[in-house]
Amino acid sequence: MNSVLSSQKRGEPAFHDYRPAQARFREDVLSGLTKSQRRIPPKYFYDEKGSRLFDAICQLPEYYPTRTEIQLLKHYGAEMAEYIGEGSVLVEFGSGSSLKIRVLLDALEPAAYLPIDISREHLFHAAKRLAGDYPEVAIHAVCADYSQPLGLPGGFAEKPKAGFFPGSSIGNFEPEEARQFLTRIAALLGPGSGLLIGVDLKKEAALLNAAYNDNQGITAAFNLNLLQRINRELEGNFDLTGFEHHALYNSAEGRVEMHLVSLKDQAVTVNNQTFQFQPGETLHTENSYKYSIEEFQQLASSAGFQPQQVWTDREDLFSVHYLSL
Ligand code: AVJ
Repeated sequence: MNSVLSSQKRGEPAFHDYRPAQARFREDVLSGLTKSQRRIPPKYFYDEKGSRLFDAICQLPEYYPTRTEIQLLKHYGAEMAEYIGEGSVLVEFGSGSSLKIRVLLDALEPAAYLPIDISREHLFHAAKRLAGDYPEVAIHAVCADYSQPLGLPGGFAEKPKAGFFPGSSIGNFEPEEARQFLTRIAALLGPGSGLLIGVDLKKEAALLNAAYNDNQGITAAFNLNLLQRINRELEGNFDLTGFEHHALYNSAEGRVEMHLVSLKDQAVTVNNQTFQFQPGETLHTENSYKYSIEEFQQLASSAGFQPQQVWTDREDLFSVHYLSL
């Protein structure tokens, strides 16, 4: 598992593969399908097709988080870079296509950049492109599930570190899980380090509902792709026309929920196990918690971080926090 697939050269990323075993996917899907409210963790959206669909979501007119966060990074990048400081090791959790980090790299010279992502091929190609464009930055791409305890590849322990966790992916965790995750990240980064984290703000339900129900149906395709992945990788037989995308802001919980709704009474087989779906019954595929600035600062403080600065756009759509340890 702990194999370096390519050694580090200027303009070439090093690659560290700690990708979870396929058995984990199988176990998580089977146990999730057995629950009374069926659920599958959202990290499984990101196979190759899912990662491409997510990139398409980021370009949608309705999906304001990506462009708003990029605007904030562009506008306040120099200030953010001041907080992070030169010569630190930048560790990104869920780096995807590594587009946002480019804005920071234009304002900052880190000692190294460590993108961590679960989507192996997508990460590999993104790291290659980035290494070609930023040959002076040492890039160590780490394929791993950051929601599980993880270590960094060797040689970085002594260096000051800065975490980068954009996109409001923190919202995928339950608040208590988010606190545990941040506590783990604090230990991983170490004293004197900081974390730059993007957090989607609470807002009018109409805007949130539109962001997760785009007109082109890309979010629906992203949601349904999970069933296709299960069919392909876990010997499933989900009928993709028998389920429908459903996303709605649950204001009591402060989260957007995504579900796949069964359109009929149907049996589905996965890994030789059969699951009966009633019409209207849902498979819960994602939570996207939204936080006010104060709520998030409280959460971060309870995990041992000190809120230092927060940047928001004029419409108060999105926030980027700098937290220190
Ligand atoms: C990458 C988890 C932050 O919750 O907004 C986008 C994923 N899901 N549209 C989000 C997503 C549906 C996204 N995160």
